[in-house]
Order: sequence, then C-alpha cells, then structure tokens
Amino acid sequence: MSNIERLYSDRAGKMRKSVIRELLKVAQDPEIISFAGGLPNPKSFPINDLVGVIKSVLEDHGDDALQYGTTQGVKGLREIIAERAYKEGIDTTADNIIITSGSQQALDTVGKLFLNPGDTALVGLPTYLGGINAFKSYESNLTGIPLDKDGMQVDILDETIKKLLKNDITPKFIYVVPTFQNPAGVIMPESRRKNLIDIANEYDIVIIEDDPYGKLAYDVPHVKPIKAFDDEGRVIYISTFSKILSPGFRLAWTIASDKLTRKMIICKQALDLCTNTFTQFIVREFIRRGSLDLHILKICEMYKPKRDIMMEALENYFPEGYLCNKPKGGMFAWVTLPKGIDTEILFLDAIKSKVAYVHGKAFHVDDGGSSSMRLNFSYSSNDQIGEGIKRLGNVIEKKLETLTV
Ligand code: PMP
Ligand code: G9A
Repeated sequence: MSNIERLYSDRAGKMRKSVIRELLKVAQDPEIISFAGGLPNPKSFPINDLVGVIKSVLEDHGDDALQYGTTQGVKGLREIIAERAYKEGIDTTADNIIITSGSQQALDTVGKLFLNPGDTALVGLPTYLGGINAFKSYESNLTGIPLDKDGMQVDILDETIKKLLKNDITPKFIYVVPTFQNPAGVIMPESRRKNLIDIANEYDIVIIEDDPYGKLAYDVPHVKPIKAFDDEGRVIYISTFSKILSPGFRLAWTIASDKLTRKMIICKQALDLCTNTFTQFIVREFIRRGSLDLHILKICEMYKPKRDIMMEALENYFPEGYLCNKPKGGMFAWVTLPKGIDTEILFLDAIKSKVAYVHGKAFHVDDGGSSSMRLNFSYSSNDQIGEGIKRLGNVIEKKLETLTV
C-alpha cells in the first residue's frame, strides 16, 4: 500500500478547497436554483458576434494567435487596456500591464511574490474567498479588517497595522475589493480610497486592488480606482474580462510599477509560460470593433432588473429582521439573518428545497459570518430569482419555527 500523502509539502496540507468551486458541482443539477457562484448570465454571452471575431482572428492572425506568446501578453491587447485604464484615471502604458490567466492567477502571483510562510497580509471581513485561498496557500496569516457600508474601515485598518508593528510584524499588503465588493456588494467612496493610499504610504506597504466588478454599475457614477491615487507605485491593480465578457476566456490583467511588473512576470513564468494567446487575440479584436462597451451596457441593463427583482423578493419572502443593503452594482447581495441562524447548517435544508447560496463563513478569516449568506443575482433567470428567494424564505421560516418552540 502506498502512503504518498507523507510526501506532501506542509503547504499542500494547509490548502483549502474552495466552497464556491464545490458548489458549482451542486448547481449543475438543473432543478437547483443557484445563487451560489459569481457566474455571468450565459444569455449575455455575445456568441454571434464572437463567431465573426474568431473567424477573422484565425484568417488574419492565425499564425500568431495559435502560437506561444510572451509571458507579459499580447502587446496590442495591453495597449488597448492601457488606453481604457487612462479613461478611468490610471496613467499607465502597455509596459506596465501583464495579461494573466484570470485574476485568480494574479492573486496567486501576488502571494508568491510577497508571502513567506508565517507572513501577515490584511484582508476585508468579509472578503473574496479565492483571495483567502490563494494567500493561505503560501502559508500566510490573514488578519481581517471589518467592512461597513463604505467598505474596509480605514481607522480600524490603521489601528491594526500599529498593533502588528508593535509586535514586530509588518503586514506585507492590504487586499481590497473596493468596488461592488465580493461578497458584501459595497462600494468605497473616493475619500476612503485616498485614506487607504495614505495608510499604505505611511507604513510603506503594498495595496492589492482587485476590481472585477467596477464596470457593473447600476445606480452610481464611476468612482476612480485606488490605483488612480497611487503616486508611489505601491498599488497592484487587477481586473478581468470574466465578469464583463466571458470567464471561459480566462483573461485578466494587472497594472503595476515597472519593478513590480518585472517580478510578477517571473513569478508567472513558472505557472503557465504565457496566457492563452488565442483568447487574447479574440478579445483584442472584440474591443477593437467597439463591441465590449456595448456589451457592458447590455449586461448592466440585464443585471440591474435582476438586482431589483431579488431585492423585492427578499422583502416579500424573507422573515422580518433580515439585513441586506441594496448593492449599487456588481453581482452579489449580502444578507444577514435574524436570531443567529447558522447559514452553513441551513444550507443542507436549502439544497433539499433545491436552492443554493454561499454561506457567510466562507468569506471570513475569523469565525464571523455565520448568520450571513451571499446571493448572486446575475446568473439566474428573472423567474428563477423570484422562485428561488421564495424557496429560501420558506426554508428560513421553518428554521425559525424550530428555534422558537
Ligand atoms: N477576484 C474577485 C473579487 C472575484 O470575485 C473573482 C471571481 N469571482 C476573481 C478574483 C477571479 O476571477 P477570474 O479568475 O475569473 O478573473
Ligand atoms: O467560479 C468561481 O470560482 C469564480 C467565482 C467566484 C465567486 O463566486 O466569487
């Protein structure tokens, strides 16, 4: 009998399965209405347009599109991203951009670059669980900073850093999802973004700004990314085509200073040599034709009513005392239930009633979040949203009854 497990690294032992990835399997049951994964609506995919784009890429650029590319990524795509970033207030060039295999790869790269075993990084309470898992896989300690309705609370951040420094611990970076946060849905106002930069400057640490949802704005004007206020080259900005076009392409990008970009390119080389060249050419052509901005408008028009339907259904079917801020953009509502119902336990009943969500603990690096749940509103049809929230409301009502008897 082999005992290969004894040969595993310490690191492998500490890696955690992603609850979201596990739930994707559950959600494949067609009877289940899934509010679990942060999936775009498949009806939004611009399949007809892409047929034409892919044909022209193969005919006009087949030799390069099917070849290995540089680690940094296709220059034409990086140039277009730089132009688009400039319009959002980030003054950069193609040289400071790396195309990554999803922003998940960028998060892993950041972990690889900064985290020794035992190092500390600061993350939101709650925060994106794929970030937690990527940083944990480098055996780091993650310290949580609570969020309020404006995102990460910078006064608590400042106090926490001071305390850590007193104990001779220098946190390596602050990981933040400032715009339509995953999972809490909140947006950080400009003044707080500036405070965050001031704190990072004061303690000479890095900010990892993860921004997949910034373009999915339904009720608020655009807020400049934190990177726009970064005069010292300490923000690594990450964004992705996953939520604004297609996650299947696995295309995202980083924007960082020269020296950080050089280092991240080396970190990436061992991961995949280069990002998928074919999809880079496809997306470059799609944007060049002016199709991406139209597509973003289309998905915002599709998702905003879904958000509204979910908010209304929550009001109709959830018991009194639940808490949920109406998200102004993105893909998620964050709901906290009354009477300390444990959403991880409740999940078993929810699945029996054919409805899924992600329980709140999955997004916490402390033991918080046990009575919260994250509900995705982009993936399901409008009818499914109403029906799914009704099912979930019933499941909660039943649980409340057992708690009161
Ligand atoms: N960061 C955040 C905050 C996310 O929500 C996601 C996907 N849900 C990712 C990173 C990873 O996205 P991708 O790898 O598809 O770009
Ligand atoms: O499918 C994934 O793992 C990406 C989605 C992330 C999320 O649901 O937050």
